[in-house]
Amino acid sequence: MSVGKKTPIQPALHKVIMVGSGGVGKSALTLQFMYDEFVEDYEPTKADSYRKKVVLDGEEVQIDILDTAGQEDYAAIRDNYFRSGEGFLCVFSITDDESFQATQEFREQILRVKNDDHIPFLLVGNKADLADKRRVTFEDAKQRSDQWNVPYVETSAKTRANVDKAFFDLARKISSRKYRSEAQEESSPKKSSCCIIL
Ligand SMILES: Nc1nc2c(ncn2[C@@H]2O[C@H](COP(=O)(O)OP(=O)(O)O)[C@@H](O)[C@H]2O)c(=O)[nH]1
Ligand SMILES: [Mg+2]
Repeated sequence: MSVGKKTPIQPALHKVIMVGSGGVGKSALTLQFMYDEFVEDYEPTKADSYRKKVVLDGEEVQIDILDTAGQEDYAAIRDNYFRSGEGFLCVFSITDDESFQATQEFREQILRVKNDDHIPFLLVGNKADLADKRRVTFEDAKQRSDQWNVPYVETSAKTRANVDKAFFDLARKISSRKYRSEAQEESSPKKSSCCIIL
Protein backbone atom coordinates (compact mmCIF):
# COMPACT_ATOMS: atom_id res chain seq x y z
CA MET A 1 0.00 0.00 0.00
CA SER A 2 1.45 3.33 -1.01
CA VAL A 3 -1.33 5.49 0.39
CA GLY A 4 0.05 8.08 2.79
CA LYS A 5 3.68 7.35 1.96
CA LYS A 6 5.73 10.53 1.77
CA THR A 7 7.89 10.91 -1.31
CA PRO A 8 10.49 13.67 -0.92
CA ILE A 9 10.72 15.92 -3.97
CA GLN A 10 14.49 16.19 -3.64
CA PRO A 11 16.94 14.33 -1.41
CA ALA A 12 17.86 16.26 1.73
CA LEU A 13 21.11 18.18 1.49
CA HIS A 14 23.53 18.11 4.43
CA LYS A 15 26.30 20.71 4.44
CA VAL A 16 29.58 19.55 5.93
CA ILE A 17 32.66 21.74 6.45
CA MET A 18 36.18 20.30 6.81
CA VAL A 19 38.27 22.32 9.25
CA GLY A 20 41.71 21.85 10.76
CA SER A 21 45.34 22.88 10.34
CA GLY A 22 47.12 22.58 7.00
CA GLY A 23 48.51 19.14 6.21
CA VAL A 24 46.26 17.07 8.51
CA GLY A 25 44.49 15.36 5.61
CA LYS A 26 41.25 17.31 5.08
CA SER A 27 41.56 17.02 1.30
CA ALA A 28 42.75 13.41 1.42
CA LEU A 29 39.74 12.45 3.58
CA THR A 30 37.34 14.32 1.31
CA LEU A 31 38.72 12.76 -1.87
CA GLN A 32 38.84 9.29 -0.32
CA PHE A 33 35.18 9.66 0.66
CA MET A 34 34.19 11.06 -2.75
CA TYR A 35 36.21 8.91 -5.14
CA ASP A 36 37.63 5.96 -3.15
CA GLU A 37 41.21 6.93 -3.76
CA PHE A 38 44.09 8.27 -1.73
CA VAL A 39 45.38 11.51 -3.22
CA GLU A 40 48.79 12.25 -1.76
CA ASP A 41 49.58 15.59 -3.33
CA TYR A 42 46.43 17.66 -3.44
CA GLU A 43 47.19 21.37 -3.82
CA PRO A 44 47.45 22.57 -0.17
CA THR A 45 45.99 26.03 -0.77
CA LYS A 46 43.01 24.90 -2.81
CA ALA A 47 39.56 25.00 -1.17
CA ASP A 48 36.82 23.24 -3.08
CA SER A 49 33.34 21.89 -2.65
CA TYR A 50 31.93 18.48 -3.47
CA ARG A 51 28.59 16.74 -3.46
CA LYS A 52 27.84 13.06 -3.07
CA LYS A 53 24.55 11.17 -3.07
CA VAL A 54 24.45 8.46 -0.45
CA VAL A 55 21.87 6.25 1.22
CA LEU A 56 21.74 7.13 4.89
CA ASP A 57 19.67 4.71 6.98
CA GLY A 58 17.57 3.82 3.96
CA GLU A 59 17.01 7.41 2.85
CA GLU A 60 18.75 8.99 -0.12
CA VAL A 61 20.52 12.20 0.91
CA GLN A 62 23.17 14.46 -0.56
CA ILE A 63 26.28 15.34 1.39
CA ASP A 64 27.79 18.65 0.42
CA ILE A 65 31.42 19.02 1.53
CA LEU A 66 33.40 22.24 1.72
CA ASP A 67 37.10 21.41 2.00
CA THR A 68 38.72 24.53 3.47
CA ALA A 69 42.38 25.35 2.89
CA GLY A 70 43.71 28.16 5.05
CA GLN A 71 41.70 31.01 3.51
CA GLU A 72 39.79 30.87 6.75
CA ASP A 73 42.70 32.76 8.32
CA TYR A 74 40.81 35.77 7.01
CA ALA A 75 38.09 36.21 9.58
CA ALA A 76 35.44 37.39 7.13
CA ILE A 77 35.95 34.45 4.75
CA ARG A 78 36.14 32.02 7.64
CA ASP A 79 32.92 33.27 9.21
CA ASN A 80 31.11 32.97 5.87
CA TYR A 81 32.34 29.40 5.45
CA PHE A 82 31.40 28.45 8.97
CA ARG A 83 28.01 30.12 8.77
CA SER A 84 27.11 28.03 5.73
CA GLY A 85 27.94 24.76 7.52
CA GLU A 86 25.40 22.49 9.15
CA GLY A 87 28.04 20.13 10.52
CA PHE A 88 31.80 20.12 11.02
CA LEU A 89 34.58 17.56 10.76
CA CYS A 90 37.35 19.06 12.89
CA VAL A 91 40.47 17.24 11.78
CA PHE A 92 43.93 16.93 13.29
CA SER A 93 46.76 14.50 12.61
CA ILE A 94 47.58 12.00 15.36
CA THR A 95 51.24 12.53 14.34
CA ASP A 96 51.17 16.26 15.07
CA ASP A 97 50.41 17.68 18.50
CA GLU A 98 50.21 21.25 17.23
CA SER A 99 47.37 20.29 14.93
CA PHE A 100 45.61 18.74 17.93
CA GLN A 101 46.04 21.93 19.96
CA ALA A 102 44.68 23.94 17.02
CA THR A 103 41.34 22.10 17.15
CA GLN A 104 40.51 24.11 20.28
CA GLU A 105 40.63 27.35 18.31
CA PHE A 106 38.56 25.92 15.44
CA ARG A 107 35.94 24.73 17.91
CA GLU A 108 35.73 28.17 19.54
CA GLN A 109 35.47 29.95 16.20
CA ILE A 110 32.70 27.63 15.03
CA LEU A 111 30.71 28.02 18.24
CA ARG A 112 31.11 31.78 18.04
CA VAL A 113 29.85 31.97 14.46
CA LYS A 114 27.07 29.37 14.75
CA ASN A 115 26.13 30.43 18.27
CA ASP A 116 24.97 26.87 18.90
CA ASP A 117 26.55 24.49 21.43
CA HIS A 118 24.82 21.52 19.84
CA ILE A 119 26.03 22.07 16.29
CA PRO A 120 26.75 18.65 14.71
CA PHE A 121 30.49 18.21 15.12
CA LEU A 122 33.03 15.35 15.14
CA LEU A 123 36.61 15.46 16.34
CA VAL A 124 38.67 13.47 13.82
CA GLY A 125 42.17 12.12 14.48
CA ASN A 126 43.50 11.35 10.99
CA LYS A 127 46.61 9.42 9.78
CA ALA A 128 45.81 6.53 12.14
CA ASP A 129 47.86 4.28 9.83
CA LEU A 130 51.03 6.04 11.02
CA ALA A 131 50.96 4.34 14.43
CA ASP A 132 54.73 4.53 14.91
CA LYS A 133 54.62 8.32 14.46
CA ARG A 134 51.75 8.88 16.87
CA ARG A 135 52.14 11.97 19.10
CA VAL A 136 48.55 12.36 20.33
CA THR A 137 47.16 9.51 22.42
CA PHE A 138 43.66 8.21 21.87
CA GLU A 139 42.89 9.02 25.51
CA ASP A 140 43.90 12.68 25.23
CA ALA A 141 41.78 13.15 22.13
CA LYS A 142 38.85 11.30 23.67
CA GLN A 143 39.09 13.44 26.77
CA ARG A 144 38.82 16.60 24.68
CA SER A 145 35.88 15.28 22.69
CA ASP A 146 34.13 14.27 25.93
CA GLN A 147 34.65 17.79 27.25
CA TRP A 148 33.02 19.14 24.12
CA ASN A 149 30.34 16.48 24.25
CA VAL A 150 31.07 15.33 20.68
CA PRO A 151 32.23 11.98 19.27
CA TYR A 152 35.88 11.22 18.55
CA VAL A 153 36.86 9.04 15.60
CA GLU A 154 40.28 8.00 14.27
CA THR A 155 40.56 7.76 10.51
CA SER A 156 43.05 7.01 7.80
CA ALA A 157 42.60 8.66 4.44
CA LYS A 158 45.29 6.27 3.22
CA THR A 159 43.66 2.95 4.21
CA ARG A 160 40.08 4.35 4.19
CA ALA A 161 39.63 3.23 7.80
CA ASN A 162 36.56 4.95 9.32
CA VAL A 163 36.31 7.44 6.45
CA ASP A 164 32.70 6.57 5.61
CA LYS A 165 31.94 6.36 9.32
CA ALA A 166 33.10 9.94 9.95
CA PHE A 167 30.98 11.41 7.15
CA PHE A 168 27.96 9.21 7.83
CA ASP A 169 27.97 9.79 11.59
CA LEU A 170 28.09 13.52 10.99
CA ALA A 171 25.37 13.43 8.30
CA ARG A 172 23.20 11.42 10.67
CA LYS A 173 23.63 14.07 13.37
CA ILE A 174 22.79 16.86 10.91
CA SER A 175 19.74 14.97 9.77
CA SER A 176 18.33 14.28 13.22
CA ARG A 177 19.04 17.86 14.23
CA LYS A 178 17.04 19.17 11.27
CA TYR A 179 14.04 16.97 11.96
CA ARG A 180 14.11 17.95 15.60
CA SER A 181 14.16 21.68 14.85
CA GLU A 182 11.37 21.26 12.27
CA ALA A 183 9.32 19.52 14.92
CA GLN A 184 10.03 22.37 17.33
CA GLU A 185 8.96 24.94 14.74
CA GLU A 186 5.74 23.05 14.18
CA SER A 187 4.97 22.84 17.86
CA SER A 188 5.94 26.37 18.92
CA PRO A 189 3.04 28.28 17.22
CA LYS A 190 0.62 26.08 19.13
CA LYS A 191 2.40 26.95 22.33
CA SER A 192 2.24 30.69 21.66
CA SER A 193 -1.43 30.63 20.64
CA CYS A 194 -2.07 28.70 23.82
CA CYS A 195 -0.39 31.49 25.78
CA ILE A 196 -2.47 34.16 24.05
CA ILE A 197 -5.70 32.37 24.94
CA LEU A 198 -4.63 32.12 28.55
N1 LIG B 1 49.90 8.23 5.91
C1 LIG B 1 48.90 9.09 5.75
N2 LIG B 1 49.11 10.25 5.10
C2 LIG B 1 48.06 11.10 4.94
C3 LIG B 1 46.77 10.80 5.42
N3 LIG B 1 45.96 11.84 5.11
C4 LIG B 1 46.70 12.73 4.46
N4 LIG B 1 47.97 12.30 4.35
C5 LIG B 1 49.10 13.01 3.71
O1 LIG B 1 49.29 14.23 4.40
C6 LIG B 1 49.58 15.28 3.49
C7 LIG B 1 48.57 16.42 3.64
O2 LIG B 1 47.29 15.95 3.25
P1 LIG B 1 46.17 16.95 2.71
O3 LIG B 1 44.94 16.15 2.45
O4 LIG B 1 46.68 17.75 1.57
O5 LIG B 1 45.98 17.89 3.99
P2 LIG B 1 45.09 19.21 4.15
O6 LIG B 1 46.03 20.37 4.08
O7 LIG B 1 44.49 19.12 5.51
O8 LIG B 1 44.06 19.19 3.06
C8 LIG B 1 49.59 14.66 2.10
O9 LIG B 1 50.91 14.34 1.75
C9 LIG B 1 48.78 13.39 2.28
O10 LIG B 1 49.19 12.39 1.39
C10 LIG B 1 46.59 9.55 6.11
O11 LIG B 1 45.50 9.21 6.60
N5 LIG B 1 47.68 8.75 6.25
MG1 LIG C 1 43.69 20.56 1.54
